[in-house]
Amino acid sequence: MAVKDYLRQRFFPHMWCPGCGHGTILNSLLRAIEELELDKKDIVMTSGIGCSARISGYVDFHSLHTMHGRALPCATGVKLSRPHLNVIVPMGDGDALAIGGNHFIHAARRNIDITAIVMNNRIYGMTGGQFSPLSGVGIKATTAPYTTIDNNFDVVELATAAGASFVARSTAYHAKESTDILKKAIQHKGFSVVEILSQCPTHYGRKNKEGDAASMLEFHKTNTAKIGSKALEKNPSLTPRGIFVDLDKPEYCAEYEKIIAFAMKEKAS
Ligand SMILES: Cc1ncc(C[n+]2csc(CCOP(=O)(O)OP(=O)(O)O)c2C)c(N)n1
Repeated sequence: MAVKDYLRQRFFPHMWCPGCGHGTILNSLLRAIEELELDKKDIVMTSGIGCSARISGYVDFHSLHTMHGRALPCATGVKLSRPHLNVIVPMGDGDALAIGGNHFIHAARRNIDITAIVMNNRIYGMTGGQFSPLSGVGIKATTAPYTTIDNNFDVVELATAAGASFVARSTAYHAKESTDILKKAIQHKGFSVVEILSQCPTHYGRKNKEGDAASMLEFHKTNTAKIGSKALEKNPSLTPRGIFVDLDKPEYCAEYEKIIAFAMKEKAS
């Protein structure tokens, strides 16, 4: 159980509500890191603010708990100064795509070697249940008592269009699948986006009458299907899961090294 060694047990008990999907995602991530046999000294976790972002406090890696929406710029700075480190950025849907939306598309465009995990519970959990750009239409939230009218982003489509070279989706129900995907995302050289659907029974579930955590997990199970599966073919309205993009594209830090070498050569001549 090397995963225990990856936790800062002095920060426990954690702040997540009973039934929250975020703990399961942390579990999947730690198992991925354990299976890859990564040394914790070679991992940096950078996060913003939110229930999801709180993860950086619980892991015994190098960690930066920064500002809401600004995890990716901070991670970019870390990665550029220490390209050999594995930089992992867990974000909530608000953190990644509301206040941090601009940073998200530009990190994807640069294809910098960072693993971005969007822990999508379709709501602002930490601040009490405001709707987010991933809530979608017809959702009840503290800021939409009569339901939302805003369309949502599709994280997979957005990340793909912006240039991310690895894009995948799983759910907190599919914990083993999440581990397998996260392993590939961490190993991938380039900007990796893994959306993991999470459940927030306290705010989203209660307001939208989705039942307890078990029913919300059941929803992840029955309303998603693997890409290429018969289930998805039969019912295209299910949310697809799996790896959508896995491309070999020039990586930002490697390209930057080339520019430095070129500049030095020019200066010397
Ligand atoms: C600049 C700034 N704006 C707003 C906040 C308040 N705030 C903290 S967390 C949060 C949203 C959290 O939602 P999300 O990112 O979806 O993560 P979750 O808590 O659901 O995991 C907000 C609005 C803040 N801390 N800083």
